[in-house]
Amino acid sequence: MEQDGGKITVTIVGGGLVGALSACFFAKRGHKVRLYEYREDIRTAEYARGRSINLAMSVRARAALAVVGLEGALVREHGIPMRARMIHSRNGERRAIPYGTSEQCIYSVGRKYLNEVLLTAAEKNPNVELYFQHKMVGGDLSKGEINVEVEGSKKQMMVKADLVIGADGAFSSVRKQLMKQPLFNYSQTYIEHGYMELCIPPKKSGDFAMEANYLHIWPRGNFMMIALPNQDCSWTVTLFMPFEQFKSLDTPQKLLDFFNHFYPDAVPLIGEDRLVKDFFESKPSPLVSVKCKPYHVGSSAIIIGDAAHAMVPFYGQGMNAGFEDCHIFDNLMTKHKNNLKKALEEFSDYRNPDAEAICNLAMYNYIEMRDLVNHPSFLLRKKFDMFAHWLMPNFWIPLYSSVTFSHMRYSLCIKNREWQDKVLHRSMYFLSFATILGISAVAYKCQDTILNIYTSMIRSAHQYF
Ligand code: FAD
Ligand code: EGO
Repeated sequence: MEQDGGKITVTIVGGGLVGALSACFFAKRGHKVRLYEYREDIRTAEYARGRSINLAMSVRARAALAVVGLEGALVREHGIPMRARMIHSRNGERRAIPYGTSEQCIYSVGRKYLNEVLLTAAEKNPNVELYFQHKMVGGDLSKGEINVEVEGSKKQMMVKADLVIGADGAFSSVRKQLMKQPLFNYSQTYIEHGYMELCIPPKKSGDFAMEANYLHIWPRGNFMMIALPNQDCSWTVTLFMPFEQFKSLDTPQKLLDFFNHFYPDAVPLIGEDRLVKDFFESKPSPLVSVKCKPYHVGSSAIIIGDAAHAMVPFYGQGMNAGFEDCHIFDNLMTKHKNNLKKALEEFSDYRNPDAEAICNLAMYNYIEMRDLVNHPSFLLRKKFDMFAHWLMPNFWIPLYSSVTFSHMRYSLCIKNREWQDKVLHRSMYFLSFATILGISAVAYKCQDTILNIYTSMIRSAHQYF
């Protein structure tokens, strides 16, 4: 299959974040890349879809960007560091809990900007061709063939390559072809929550309306809201809520009552008029979680990113995991000297447990944030974890930190957490046992004194009768 000195031809389906990054990786190796994206080129699109939407980027995505030389430009120069979460209570109280050391922060990066820079970087290579408004509609993946339909024409063309990369997102067409394979496992789950994006504009002075270097979170049990900062000093606010609840807020008055009740401090920041306008101009979007296995077909096709493992966004790891896919696949191409069969097989085997782990962690966070945030023990655990991490930075790594600030395999992050839970449970038993023992010992030792105090208390109580 290999042509002219180990160089192969690659078809990438999808020019989103992961597809565009994957094009950079293959271009860097000198392979011939053709990328097909179904939408128009976002860099020249006449009207941008929606407002500026941003994503939380952490070390996994940054490590992948560093390999293709884009980490500096994209993250350190453009991203806005968020060094702590800022928890907003209903009474307007806010509490900041740092993510860790001063270097441990996540970056808020604009999705459109990120996608534009990645596409431009890919296109700089003479061996990369980008085709927009080209939709993959079918094909024979075992032969490396896909069928592409050009927008506006009913004509289809067949494109053949050594390798097809499916980076076409949660509703992947490439994955639909994989499903025809025997022994292909697949499951998808829609959650009952949808999401809607709102906006907090900059202050009149042009400054951020809230403290900038935080991920703002309004946990309210069944509804949650977060805000990430944008370059233009606005905030993108994302409201997560059951579809039923979205439906019940069907008049401006009901909407304002709801917000004034649950998010009183956010109402003046968004502005009542803007809140009503943005809310009723948009529809809540669904959230889906997808697991499947394997990710490849023979030696000629593979799915990566959301196509392979779409997850609910409650860990802020979807893009990070997708970029890590590109990074891992690149390392496997080196390890197996461009032998596609071996690289694809190992990618499926190695990556699947980790992809499913992060899907599970994201879903678990969704459940935990809904059900546990009102328990004081929840924040207590977060604080304890931070404290123990500060005491023993290499020994006690909290789950959120291992996922967000380390390169530990996602499946190991879960193992690490299980081990910590065990230690904590045992020390809880030990502590309560030791406390009871301690109190008893003190009581025994001081029985005379206690008796004295007791009798004098009874005596003085007598004065009142
Ligand atoms: P996509 O970005 O979906 O791109 C797929 C591309 O393929 C699209 O451009 C599409 O037009 C194209 N395409 C689809 N079908 C075809 C076809 N048949 N032919 C040709 N092209 C096709 N992740 C984080 O890391 N941090 C966050 O803070 C974060 N927040 C999120 C918040 C929300 C509300 C959501 C929904 C997700 C969030 N994510 C986050 C996840 C992140 O958005 C995704 O993981 C990431 O966009 C996946 O990239 P992708 O390239 O695999 O898929
Ligand atoms: C209170 C309750 C504080 C995504 C629950 C923290 C996720 C979970 C969606 C945050 C951060 C990046 C995110 C923390 C917790 C992004 C994230 C977290 C959300 C929602 C998100 C944290 C985009 C659970 N990271 N996180 O610890 O700061 O902990 F709130 Cl709804």
